[in-house]
Amino acid sequence: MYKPAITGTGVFTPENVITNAELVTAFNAYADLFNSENAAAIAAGEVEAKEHSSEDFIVKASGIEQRYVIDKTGVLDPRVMHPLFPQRADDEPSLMAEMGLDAARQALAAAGKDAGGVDLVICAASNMERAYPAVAIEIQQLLGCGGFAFDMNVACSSATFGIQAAADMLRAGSIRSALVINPEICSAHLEWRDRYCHFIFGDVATATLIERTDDAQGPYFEIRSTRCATEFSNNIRNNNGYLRRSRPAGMADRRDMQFMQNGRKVFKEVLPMVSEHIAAHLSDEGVGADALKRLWLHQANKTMNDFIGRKVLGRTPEPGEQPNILQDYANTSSAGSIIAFSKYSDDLQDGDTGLICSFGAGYSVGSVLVQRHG
Ligand code: CO8
Repeated sequence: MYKPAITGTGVFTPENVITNAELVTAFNAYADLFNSENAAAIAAGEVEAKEHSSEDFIVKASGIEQRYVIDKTGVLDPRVMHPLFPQRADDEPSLMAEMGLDAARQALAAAGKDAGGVDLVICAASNMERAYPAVAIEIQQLLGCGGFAFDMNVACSSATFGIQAAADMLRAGSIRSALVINPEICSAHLEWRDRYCHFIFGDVATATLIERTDDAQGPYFEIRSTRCATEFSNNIRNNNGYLRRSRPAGMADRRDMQFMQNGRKVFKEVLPMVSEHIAAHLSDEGVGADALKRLWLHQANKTMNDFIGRKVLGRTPEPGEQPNILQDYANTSSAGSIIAFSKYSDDLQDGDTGLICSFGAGYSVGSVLVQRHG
C-alpha cells in the first residue's frame, strides 16, 4: 500500500479587504435606509426596525477583525448589500476555477511539481458556481492534468473530506497524485443585511497537493490517517437550489436562500462533537495529546477554537500551538483550516505530529493526522 503525503499547499487571497469598521458603517447605513423607507410600517408595528451593528460585538463574539472579498463595492453599497460579479461567457474561465487555479499553481510550485503528474482534481467547496460541468473538470483542463476530476460539497468540511477521499484512492493505487482545491466565494452566500451574521464570512481559495511519500521532492507531511463524521442538523442551512424555479413566485430574495444559522446552538452542539471526535481519532492512532505539536482548526470562531484547543490538549495551548487566521480572513468555510496549515506548518521539525480539523454544516467533522518528514 502506498503512503499519502501533503507535499504542497497554496492560498489565493483576494485583493479587497473589508474591515469591521467599513462593514459596520455600510450595514448601519443600510439599516437607517430600511428604517426610513419603512417608517410607517414600523410605526404601525407591521415591520420590525433594523438595529445597528457594532464593531465591538463582532470582535468579542467572533474574533474576526476583517475579511477578504472578491468584490467589495456591492457589499458596501447600502442599496445593494451583496457582491456584484459580471456574467462571464461560457468560454471564459469561471470565477471558482480562476481562484482555484491560482491556489493550485501555488501548491504545485511549493512541491516543485508540474500539473502533468496530477491524475485527480477534487473541487471541494460549500457552494458550486453552477450545476455542471464540474468546476473540478474545468480546473483539470486549465491546469493540464490527466486522470479525472469531480466536485464535492460537505460545507465547511469539504477540504478534509476531500483529503480523505484522495488519500484513500492514493493508498489503494487508483491515483498517484491529487489536488484538493477549495474555492470559497462565501460573500455570495452570506446575507449581508442580517446583523446576526453579516460579519462571519470572507472569500479565499486553497489547494492541497497529495502525493505518494516516495514521490515527495522536499519536506512533506505524511497523512497518517483521516477520520470523517456527519450528523444531520438544520442549525446551519441554506435552501437555495435547483428546485428554486419550481417554487411559487417571489422566492428569489427569500431569507433562507442565503446562509442561515442558529449560532448559539451550533456552538453548543458542535463543540462536544469535535472534541470527542479528535480525542477518539488520536486514541485510535495511539497519539497522546502531549505528542501533538499543532492543531490547525476550522476558522469560524475564536472562542470555539480556544475551547477545543484546551479540551484536546488538556491545558491552555501555548502561543502558536493552535494558530488562528480568522482575525484576518473571517470564516472561509472549508478553506479555513488549510489556510492555517499552509501559513503555520513550515517551522515543524522532522517527526512532529499535528492535526487538521474542520467542522460545520451537516453537521460534519473531518480530521487529518499528519507527521512531518524532512
Ligand atoms: N452587532 C451588535 N449586536 C449584535 C449583533 C451585531 N452585529 N449581532 C447580534 N447582536 C446582539 C443580539 O441582538 C443579542 O442581543 P440580546 O442578547 O440583547 O438579544 C446579542 O448580541 C447576542 O446575539 P447572539 O446570541 O447571536 O450572539 P452570539 O454570542 O451567539 O455570537 C456568533 C454569534 C458569533 C454567530 C456565534 O454564535 C458563533 O460563532 N457561533 C458558532 C457559529 C459557527 O461556528 N457556525 C459554523 C459556521 S458554518 C460554517 O463554518 C460553514 C457553513 C456552511 C458554508 C457557508 C459557506 C459560505
